[in-house]
Amino acid sequence: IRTHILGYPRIGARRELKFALESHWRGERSAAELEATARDLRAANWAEQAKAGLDFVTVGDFSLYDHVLDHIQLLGCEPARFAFRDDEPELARYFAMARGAVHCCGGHGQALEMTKWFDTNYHYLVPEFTPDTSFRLASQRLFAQVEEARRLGHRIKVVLLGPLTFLWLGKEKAADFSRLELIGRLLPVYGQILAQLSQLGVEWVQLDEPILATELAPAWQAAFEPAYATLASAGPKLLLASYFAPMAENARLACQLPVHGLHVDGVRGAADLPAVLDWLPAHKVLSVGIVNGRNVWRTDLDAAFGRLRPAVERRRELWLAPSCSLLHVPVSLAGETTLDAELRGWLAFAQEKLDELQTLKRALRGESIDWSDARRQVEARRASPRVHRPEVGARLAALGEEAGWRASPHAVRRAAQRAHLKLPLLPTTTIGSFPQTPAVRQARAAWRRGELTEAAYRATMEAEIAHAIRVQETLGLDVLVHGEPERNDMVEYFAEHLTGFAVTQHGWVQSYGSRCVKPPLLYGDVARPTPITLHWARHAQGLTTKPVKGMLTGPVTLFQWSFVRDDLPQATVLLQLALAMRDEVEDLERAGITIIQIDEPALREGLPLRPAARADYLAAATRAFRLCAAGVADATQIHTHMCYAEFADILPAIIALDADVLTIEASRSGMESVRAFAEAGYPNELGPGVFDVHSPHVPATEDMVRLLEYAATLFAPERLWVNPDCGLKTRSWEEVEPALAHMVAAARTLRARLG
Ligand code: THG
Ligand code: ZN
Repeated sequence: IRTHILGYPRIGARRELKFALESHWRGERSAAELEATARDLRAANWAEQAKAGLDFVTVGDFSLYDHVLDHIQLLGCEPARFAFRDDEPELARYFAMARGAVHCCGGHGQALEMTKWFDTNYHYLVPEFTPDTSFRLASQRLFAQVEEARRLGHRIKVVLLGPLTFLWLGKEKAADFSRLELIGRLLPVYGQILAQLSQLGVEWVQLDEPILATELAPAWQAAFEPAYATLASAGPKLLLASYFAPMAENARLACQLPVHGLHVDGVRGAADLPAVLDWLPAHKVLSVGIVNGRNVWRTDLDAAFGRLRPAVERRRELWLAPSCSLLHVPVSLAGETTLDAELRGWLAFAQEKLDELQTLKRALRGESIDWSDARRQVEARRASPRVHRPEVGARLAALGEEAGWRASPHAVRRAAQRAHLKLPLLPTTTIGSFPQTPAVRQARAAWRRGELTEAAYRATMEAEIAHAIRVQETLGLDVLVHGEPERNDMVEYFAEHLTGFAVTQHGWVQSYGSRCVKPPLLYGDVARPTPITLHWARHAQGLTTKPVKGMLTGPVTLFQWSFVRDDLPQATVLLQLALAMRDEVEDLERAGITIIQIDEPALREGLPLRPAARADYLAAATRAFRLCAAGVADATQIHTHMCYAEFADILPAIIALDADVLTIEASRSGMESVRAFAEAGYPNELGPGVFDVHSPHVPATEDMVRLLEYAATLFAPERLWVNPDCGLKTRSWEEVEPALAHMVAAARTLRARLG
């Protein structure tokens, strides 16, 4: 029995990589200094793995920005559009692809597109492929890291993205072409890489092919056998790794490939295990991902031991690992000084998971080891009164079907809302957040540290809200927002105010590049003891006669962006979240807030990778949203907002949310999503974004007029709204004010034309 991991967090326990990157980008730290930080982080990560007694440390999982981007350079397929000069250093090209051109005329063009890594909250950079794409071994970075680990005396296993997953993750930039056609050109380069690793003395290479956990078109399925037959003789032993969902119909294929071992996700892909035990030839290594790499709870070692027993009996070579890379969990519990001891005892972050592997290995080898302490913690969590609040269960049990439905259909509500709100054609609004200025951040931080009194903090935030309201009135927006100066991350903010949630101090997880999120821990039954946003909403509404939207995060997004409990079905937790937030919705309505936005940007990302699981998820998610929203009168208008995803494949579920108004990201696709909504017969009101909030560029009125004109040809103009793609918290007021002024002007121009 051996132990290994698929990958380790690379951001650092104190986000050292984030700060090094950002200071490098500001020009304050040289490339060499950045590389030195990176080297220290790798050394520390390997030292952790070695210290925990793993049989291999994993090399190749580190990345300065994104591991897919590393492969683009390794495989020599930087898109031609960047037109890099021959003498441009690798690192400069790397960041140009990640972040776009710094100079408008450098010919570098726009950054690579970024998208979700499977069903996680990590985002990767999308390779671009054309029929002309060629590959070559173009970077020595990986080999240098192998030597680095060698010099430190480690036994290593190298990880690479598999060739089919690499192609699959990319995007075709030409018509009538399938990127799968490139496999013949790609494989020789993989062969070269493997041969070079072999020369360096690397015995094992893990090839990640998580697309095996998705439903593959027959051509992709068929490509595996010949591809791996080519790589089988390249040198090192290959461990094929799948994770995130069951391989299901791909499991037999995976078991029969000419590789030396197979890693199976023993948590989300546990259903594959019995078949894999039968099908994987006896001489091959089976790596079981028994420790959950997607969640933070301590492993139930007794249960894990029980599940591993049959494998131990039947396999000659069994390896133990986390289910997937530990990239998706925080680094270490060591830095958490404010978590109470009880909760802390229930947790295992990346570092603690390494020890769990080792404990399991020793027990399975027949050593007598005592994990009664771990057992007590698992049992304590199961029985804790902090987890189980009878009143929450009772409230759910008493719910009738009618609680999930608004009193009237949308047409009736629409008439009531029009009479009440008296908004113009093409009403203008924003998504909710306004610039988080350094002053706002400092005030929030000082208040948290106890250096600013509650009264002084409130006064600062109220002044900021007053400023936001004044700006919006001056700009002539129709539906205002308070701007959310009191919030850090939307999910963390609500988690801090709901029971059943805890937040960490340093539980950062990389989201993309240097950007991290700190997912809250949803450990118990959820309730809302006291109003959360009411004070700020009232204050804002008191400053203006225009409607101010109440701003909430929806149950699905609260779930999706937290580490969630594993002892209740998702549908139940979603309903608990829905009821807690429904209380807030109703309080806002009682306080005279007539428009309430319940954001669900993560609705699409929660969609299971496996089609068989999708209907249940969508039913649970839409029921939760509707339950959250349905307590209000017809005249109260419910908005929702979604971004970060393509919605075309879940339009029926979006329609089923029955929000009165839906705002979506649409400007970068030139309003193409509006067409999809129109074709699906989207029955309610729609606010397609007219400008990209991620760019510092101030959008021109004419461009927005054009987008709106086009949208109005696709979708009934009397049901269209005008708004940016997303919140504006990452922008400055100097950018936001002219952008919104132009947006209001565009709406007025079109109103005049259509009216
Ligand atoms: N919140 C949460 N998850 C998310 C997003 C979010 N997932 C998807 C998407 N948004 C990811 N995008 C971002 C964008 C910016 C940042 C993180 C994720 C970001 N983070 C700060 C940083 O790393 O410096 C930390 C912010 C803080 O101090 O709280 O800027 O919005 N949950
Ligand atoms: Zn958004």
